[in-house]
Amino acid sequence: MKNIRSKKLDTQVAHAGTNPDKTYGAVAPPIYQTSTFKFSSAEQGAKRFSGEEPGFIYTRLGNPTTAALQEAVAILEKGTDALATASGMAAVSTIYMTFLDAGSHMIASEAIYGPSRVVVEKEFSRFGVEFDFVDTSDIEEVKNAIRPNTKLIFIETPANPTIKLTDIKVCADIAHSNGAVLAVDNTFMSPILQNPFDFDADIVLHSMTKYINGHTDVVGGILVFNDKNLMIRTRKVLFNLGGTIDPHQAWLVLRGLRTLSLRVYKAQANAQIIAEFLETHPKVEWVRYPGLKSHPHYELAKKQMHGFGSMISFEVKGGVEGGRTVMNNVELATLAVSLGGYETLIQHPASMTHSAMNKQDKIDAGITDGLVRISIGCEDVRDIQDDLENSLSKI
Ligand code: LCS
Repeated sequence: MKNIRSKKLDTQVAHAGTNPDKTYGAVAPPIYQTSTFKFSSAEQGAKRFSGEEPGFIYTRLGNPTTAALQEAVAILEKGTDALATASGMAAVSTIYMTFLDAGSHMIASEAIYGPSRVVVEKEFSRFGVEFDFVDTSDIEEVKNAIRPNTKLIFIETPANPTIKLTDIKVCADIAHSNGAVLAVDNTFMSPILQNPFDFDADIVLHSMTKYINGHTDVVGGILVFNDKNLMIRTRKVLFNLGGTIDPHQAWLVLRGLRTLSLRVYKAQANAQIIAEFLETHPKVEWVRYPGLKSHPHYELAKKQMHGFGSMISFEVKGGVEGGRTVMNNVELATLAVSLGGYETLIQHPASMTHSAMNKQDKIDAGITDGLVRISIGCEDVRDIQDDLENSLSKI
C-alpha cells in the first residue's frame, strides 16, 4: 500500500509490510524458506557483498519474509529500520554486545526481565562491563548512577514484573547529555500502546514472543531504530553473532501481527475491569496496574502511553502461601510463564521468571515473594473474574 506511514494505526497493522506487486500477487507475504540466494554472476555476488547492489545473499544476513516483518514493525514503532532476532533475549544481548565495551558502564532498571539483568551480571561482567541496576522510575537514581564511561541506559517501562514506569523522555535527555544511548524494552506495551521514539529513545526492542505474535506459539524478538548509523552498527554485530530470525518464524509472527491492535484493545479493556475487581477484593493486599489511580505513576502513564495494557501484578493476603493457593486453583488462567498472548496466563516471578536474580536484589527491586503476575487475555472478562474470585476464595 502506498503511503502506509501516513495511514492510521489499525490500517498499518492490517497492511504494513505487504507488497503483492513483488510477490506474484500473493496478498499474504510468502515464506521464502531458503538459506541462500543465487547470484546471476560472480560480479553480482561481489557487488552484493560490498553493498554496491541491494539484494539478498544468505538468510542469516536477510530474507524477504524477514524483511516484510521488519518493515511492518518499523512502521508501527515509527522507526526507519528494524532487525528481527531469534528471540527477545537475542535482541537484548545484541544491544549489549553492540554498545558495551570492556570498561564501559551500563545503567538499567533494577526490575527488568530476569535474564536481561542476569546476562549482564554473569556474562558481560566477564568481559569487563560495569553496571548499575537502579530504580529508574526515580530520575535522581539515574542521574546519580551516570559515570563518564556510561554508554547505555536500558529501561523497561512498564517493568517486568513490578509494573513500575520510567519517564522515557527524561532518561533520553540524561543519556544524550552524557554521550550514551537509550534503549527501551517496549514488550509490555507493544507498538500499539507506547512509541518510545516519540520521547527520543534511540533503540526500541520487543520480545515478539509476546503481544506482537500474540498466539503463544513462536519465540522471536526485534530491534527498531530511527537512526541508520545505529542500525548499521547493530546489524554488523547481529549478523556475525548469528541471532537472526528464521523465515518461517518471521512469517508466523507477521501473521499474528495482523490482529495486534484488536487483541491489545480487547485485553486491556478486560485488564481494567480485573484490576478494579482485584483492588476492592478483601483477599488482595495491593494491585499494580497503570490504569488504576492508585498506581504511583498514573500521571506518567497518561503522558507517555496510549493505553494501560494488560499486565497486572498483585499480592494476595497470606504472602507466598496465599499466592500459591491462587495459582493452584485457577482453571481458566493458565499457570505458565510468558505473556501477551490471546489467553490469560498467571505466574510467580520470584520463583519463576526472576528466580535467577539474587534474593537481596529481588527485595530491593520490589519482587516480593507474594507478588503474582497475570497477563490478561482476550477471553470473556466475566469468566476471568469468576476464575479469580473462585481461586481467591480458597485462601
Ligand atoms: N523482554 C521482556 C520485557 C520480556 O518479558 C522477555 C521475556 C524478554 C525480553 C525475553 O524475550 P524472549 O527471549 O523470551 O522472547 N519474558 C518472559 C516472561 O516474563 N515470562 O516468560 C518469558
